[in-house]
Amino acid sequence: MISADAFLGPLRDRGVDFFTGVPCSFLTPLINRVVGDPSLDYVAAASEGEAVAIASGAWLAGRETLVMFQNSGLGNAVNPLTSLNHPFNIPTLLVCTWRAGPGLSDEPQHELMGAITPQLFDVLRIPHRPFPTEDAAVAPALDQAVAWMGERHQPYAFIMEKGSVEDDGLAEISMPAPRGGPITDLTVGGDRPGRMAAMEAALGALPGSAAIIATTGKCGRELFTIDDRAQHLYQVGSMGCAAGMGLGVAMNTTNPVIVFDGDGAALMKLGTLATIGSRAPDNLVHLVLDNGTYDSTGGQPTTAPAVDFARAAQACGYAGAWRTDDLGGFTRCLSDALATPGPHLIHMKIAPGSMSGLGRPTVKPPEVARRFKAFLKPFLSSQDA
Ligand SMILES: Cc1ncc(C[n+]2csc(CCOP(=O)(O)OP(=O)(O)O)c2C)c(N)n1
Repeated sequence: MISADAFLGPLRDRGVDFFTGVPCSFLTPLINRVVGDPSLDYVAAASEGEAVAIASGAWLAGRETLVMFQNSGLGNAVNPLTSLNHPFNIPTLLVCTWRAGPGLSDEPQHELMGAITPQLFDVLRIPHRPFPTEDAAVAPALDQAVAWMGERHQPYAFIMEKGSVEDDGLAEISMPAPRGGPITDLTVGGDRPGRMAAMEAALGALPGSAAIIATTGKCGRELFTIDDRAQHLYQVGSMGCAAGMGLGVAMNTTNPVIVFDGDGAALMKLGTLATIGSRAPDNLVHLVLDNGTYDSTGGQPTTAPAVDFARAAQACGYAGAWRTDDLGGFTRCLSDALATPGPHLIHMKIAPGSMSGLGRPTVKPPEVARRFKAFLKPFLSSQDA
């Protein structure tokens, strides 16, 4: 058994000071220590996959990251680990607890995952080793992990057994009360523009300093087709993770960070609204381009027609939210959102459909990530990051 500080000190010496995750009782001493240290960032994520997305955004904005979760949550993280970190070459440390680990009789819901946890990391091609339980083992373990991430630009996992870290009491944790701002309705009710027209209008209204993260599917493909720039990040996979990544970026930068989300993708990780509301980065603008369908996969209906995204954002603590359905209203919302402290959400109703023969980004994901990271450099909140 080691103290939390015996792990966190050497971790910080290696530059890792951005933490996110979802708790497990095995992680309690570590999370509480991180939460109680104002010099460290801990983002309480709504799901493990969201945590991976937030950490990826933070990495793009110059931070070195650690994501903690229970092995039950490894399943929730598989999608972004395979379709975000892997294709984009985005590293992070993972600490995954091992419920139903060796010699541990545990609850029925942990049995199967406990039996396959290391193998699941093998299948994911994520190298792993036991979480160090002796002081002298911490530095070599971290050196090995950091060396792997430096060479391969991929995640590295520590698997933590029960009782690895001493419990030294609960830290004082205070969550800000949601401050949900006003909703402005600019709905007109006429013919709606398509996604591409909405994105073109947005690009015309955004300053050159804006970083843009586009959700998976035709959204990113259309953005690439309209214009391919260093400040665009096309999420080719990790559906639902654009807003989480946007949060990770916005927390660490001063420029406007714009998320082009889809209704289906936003619904897939609706909990991210709460995480964004609680962290409240004032430079984040979340655009939900709502065509009421999974347009990219053939136009199947989503449940969005029953959802009021502006009210959801307000309830989660966004500083402002708008509803609109025409280009004039959309650009007005956007300039209001950019002129006042966020986070803001704009629920833009659009028509389904896309141009025929739509291409795909020809710039490969690792390059997209690295030029995006370079673009952010002048805007980092901490200039030494
Ligand atoms: C986790 C996951 N599930 C399903 C898919 C398949 N998929 C790709 S794009 C897409 C539709 C996204 O819908 P929406 O966010 O509403 O955007 P739209 O296509 O309408 O612009 C789906 C279901 C995926 N890539 N990842």
